[in-house]
Amino acid sequence: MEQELDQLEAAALEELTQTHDLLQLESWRVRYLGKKSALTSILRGLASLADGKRKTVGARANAIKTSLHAELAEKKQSLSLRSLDESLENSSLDVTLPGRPLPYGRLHPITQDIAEICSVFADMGFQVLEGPEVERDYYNFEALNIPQNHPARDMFATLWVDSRDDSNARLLRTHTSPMQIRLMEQQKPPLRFVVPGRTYRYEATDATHDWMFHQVEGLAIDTDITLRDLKETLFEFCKNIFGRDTQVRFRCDYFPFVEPGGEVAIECVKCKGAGCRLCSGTGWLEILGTGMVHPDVLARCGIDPTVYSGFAFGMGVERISILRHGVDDIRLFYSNDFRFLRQF
Ligand code: 2NL
Repeated sequence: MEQELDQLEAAALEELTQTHDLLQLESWRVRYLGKKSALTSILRGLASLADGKRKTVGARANAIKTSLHAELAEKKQSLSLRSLDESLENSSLDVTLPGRPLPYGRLHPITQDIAEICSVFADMGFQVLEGPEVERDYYNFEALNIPQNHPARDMFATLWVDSRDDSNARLLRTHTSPMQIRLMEQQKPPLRFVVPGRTYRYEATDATHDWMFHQVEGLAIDTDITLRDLKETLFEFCKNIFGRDTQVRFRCDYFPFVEPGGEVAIECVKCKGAGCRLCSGTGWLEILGTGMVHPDVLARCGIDPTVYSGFAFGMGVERISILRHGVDDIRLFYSNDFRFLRQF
């Protein structure tokens, strides 16, 4: 029986040298180490052998089993490595080639400009806050000195959610001022914040108007705030956004919620003041509306106008983006045309 075992081992080792792939190796394993193999039946038959024989045959058979398992594992590893080498050599896949680049995503140009505008004010100590887009008549109009039937309502063509005759009616905010009213009601001066966000107007669209656009409005309230603070803050803002050499101008204007009211303009970005189509021949481009907050507006929010004063301002973000980047139609911002958006 020992002889049989010797032959078995020799045959197994000889045959293993003839095994060239994993499939052949598996059939080799079944033949020499499987349940029906000669080795397994010898090991199973050990119990029926005489004492002395059982010991020697058992030891030999188990040694062969262990060594064949070790040979199997070694062969398996060398065959796997070889098959990987071969498939790498034979296939046309070059794993050292750089991957295909994915296009970078980016922020929408308006989002980028809002962030930049807000950061200029944040650097001057303003907080940045957002508010709801669906508002009440009171916060959008009444609180800002624009009662029912006031002619100034014509300045803000409104998209109504409820009937406009209801003094509690909801609407899509026509400016972000309502959030500033809420903040003045809730907080005590000194106050300094800007409110960016979407605003809505019931208007036909053309190259310079859209029914949805973005505003950044700002407010600063404290004791001793004067028109001079307003001018200095807003001139500094314009120079940050349009370049330090830009000429800036302040003139009077009317808004019901400020007194006095004004507008800030910069020299035309196209003709540098000479006069062209963009600036309607004036050499100036209006950038924002502003003014000293009307005492009645302060009082309605619980802020004593004999103690406190403040300035406010509002700007259309799309208009600023159009001028900064030389865009000729506001509707391009919301047409989802990648040829346009990719440029920013
Ligand atoms: C414009 C004009 C302006 C304000 C906005 C404001 C807000 C409060 C009180 C007083 Cl809560 N004023 N905001 C003031 C003047 C002008 O915006 O044409 N924006 C595009």
